[in-house]
Amino acid sequence: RGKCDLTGWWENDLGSQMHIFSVNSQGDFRGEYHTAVSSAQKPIKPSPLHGSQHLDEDGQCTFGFTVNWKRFSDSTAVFVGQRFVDASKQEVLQTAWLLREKVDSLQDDWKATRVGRNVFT
Ligand code: B9F
Repeated sequence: RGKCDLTGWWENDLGSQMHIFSVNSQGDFRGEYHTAVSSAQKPIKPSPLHGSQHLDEDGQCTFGFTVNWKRFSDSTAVFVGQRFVDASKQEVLQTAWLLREKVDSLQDDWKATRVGRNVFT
């Protein structure tokens, strides 16, 4: 397990949790995302994520992952981010995300993408 390895449990500023199962030697990983928030009608369920990270030795690696909300919604989110260690030695992931909602027609495309940021510790 290198300095940057994202394996384990992370929680963000919304209270969402993600569990990254393991990161392979190529930097590829899979996990499960438990969002604390949703505006879907159906109850929230853990959703599969898969991603890719750099494995630099300085501990400040960049990464990206996709979450497919297939168990309760037909939308998709992508996150990009970077790992840091803050002044109190805590690991922090600074991320930005795009959330794509399924819309019924090309005319509705303009409103289909939400954007935001999350901080995971
Ligand atoms: O609420 C989302 C959703 C998609 C279609 C109906 C409901 C699914 C969950 C997204 C969770 C987001 C946040 N959680 C988190 O930790 S992903 C980025 C945020 N970070 C209504 C229509 C489109 C969105 C809401 Fe829907």
